[in-house]
Amino acid sequence: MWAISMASRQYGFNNTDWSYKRRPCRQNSTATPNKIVVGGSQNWTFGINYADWALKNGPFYFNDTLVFKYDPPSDTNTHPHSVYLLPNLWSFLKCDLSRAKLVASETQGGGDGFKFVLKSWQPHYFACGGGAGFHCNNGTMKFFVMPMFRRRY
Ligand SMILES: [Cu+2]
Repeated sequence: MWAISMASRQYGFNNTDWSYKRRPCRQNSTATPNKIVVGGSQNWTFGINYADWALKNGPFYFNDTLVFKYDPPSDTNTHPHSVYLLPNLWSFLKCDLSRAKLVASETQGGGDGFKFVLKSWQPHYFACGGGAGFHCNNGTMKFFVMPMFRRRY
């Protein structure tokens, strides 16, 4: 009897803790679209866990702009980045670029960055095309976005 009571108390605590963590912590339910730099101050870079970044910085909304910033190819930057959209979850998991759509070339991430507006209500599987999948696989340069509809007040 004691064990059951403790078990339910434990469950209740976990449940409270979990729902607390799920509360949105970003002021993003405003009426105007947001402009979000992918990766924050670290930009679009090899070795950043963008799935983790997207979880912490989302949700993203319809008409929000994602900004991809990365340096163009040069003598010192011989492993440049790019941005691709992968066609489905399977290619996303495998970092299979064979049917991917080029969104931003190696030179388009300079300056203020390449801007991608979330205009279609569908899953977006973003990945870097660098190293023919190496940046996506080993550099964790991939993330998933499903734009949400903004609540009007
Ligand atoms: Cu890359």
